[in-house]
Amino acid sequence: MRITVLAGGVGGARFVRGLREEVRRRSEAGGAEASVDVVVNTGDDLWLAGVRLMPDFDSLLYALAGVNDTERGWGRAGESERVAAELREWGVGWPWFTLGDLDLGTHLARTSWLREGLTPTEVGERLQRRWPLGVTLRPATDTEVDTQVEVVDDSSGAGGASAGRRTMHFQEWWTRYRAAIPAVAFHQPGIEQARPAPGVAEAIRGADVVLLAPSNPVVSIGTILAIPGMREALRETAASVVGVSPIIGGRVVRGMADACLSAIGVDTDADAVARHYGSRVTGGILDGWLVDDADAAAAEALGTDAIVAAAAPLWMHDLDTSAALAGAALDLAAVVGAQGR
Ligand code: FO1
Repeated sequence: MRITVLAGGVGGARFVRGLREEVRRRSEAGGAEASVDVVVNTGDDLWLAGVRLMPDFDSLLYALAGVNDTERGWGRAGESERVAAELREWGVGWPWFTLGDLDLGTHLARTSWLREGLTPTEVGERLQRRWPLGVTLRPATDTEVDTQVEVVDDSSGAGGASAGRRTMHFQEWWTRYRAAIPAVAFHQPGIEQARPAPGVAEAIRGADVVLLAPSNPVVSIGTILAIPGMREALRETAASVVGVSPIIGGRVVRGMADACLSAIGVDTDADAVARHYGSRVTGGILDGWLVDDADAAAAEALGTDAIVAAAAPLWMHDLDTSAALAGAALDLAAVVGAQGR
């Protein structure tokens, strides 16, 4: 069986760790072998202090390799920050955005290979050679289409109609301002020229199951979907396409996805996110939608939108709960497949 996952960073990493474990357990119990490809959001990527950062890719890489900082949720375990302190002295980079020493090793290696002419996909392959991840990580696109956030800038204090608009890199809005400045739109300049990275559309079209991780529906999954060719691959694949809700009981599981959803006029609600993705029957991307038990009753109404809903515990506390969640998503994909969708 071939499974392809669309994922952002931290939530995506937890989900994929659980999926890898569930696939291993099922195969040990006599089930079919499965391969897992992960299409990783590249909208959070940026150039900083002369190096190329790919935060979501690295979150998945570190978590699957078991070298991630589980407390902080990003970066390497056992990290030190000597270089970051020097960069602050030099006034290079952002003082509110920390590049750890071990993490910087990754960014330097990546940048050096990019300078040699390798593509982000080829760089990703080299990074994955260091640790046997058991899954294949693929940047969604090799084109640099970093997300810019358009905000209403009321720094003049004038407010109202005189308040101007300005844009900033997603990482500034997310990390410096903790998404507290209301966003009005998210842009990826040049995305109309971008294409799925080599192997990405094939991984979607050739899959038996496509899963949407419980990642940010706007700036993670939404950015992947904005790459021309991506929605077509999802619409045309023979795979069952099942999404996992990143919203439980009207609240975001982690991060500040609610600020992103309200910017695009979608309620912070499991059903609303499913309807935002839409059914494949009506030109959207979903066959099935997995919600938390807390949202089971409301999700029944999704049937009228031609989306098959199922409920399971969605909180990923540890490897066992993450594996059980991934198992529930695979089971829903099997149900959807048996219905011939
Ligand atoms: N998140 C923070 O909250 N503060 C940081 O200083 C920070 C540094 C950082 C460096 C490299 C990297 O790959 C990620 C980093 N993150 C940091 C996480 C990142 O900003 C976001 O959480 C993700 O991009 C959103 O998924």
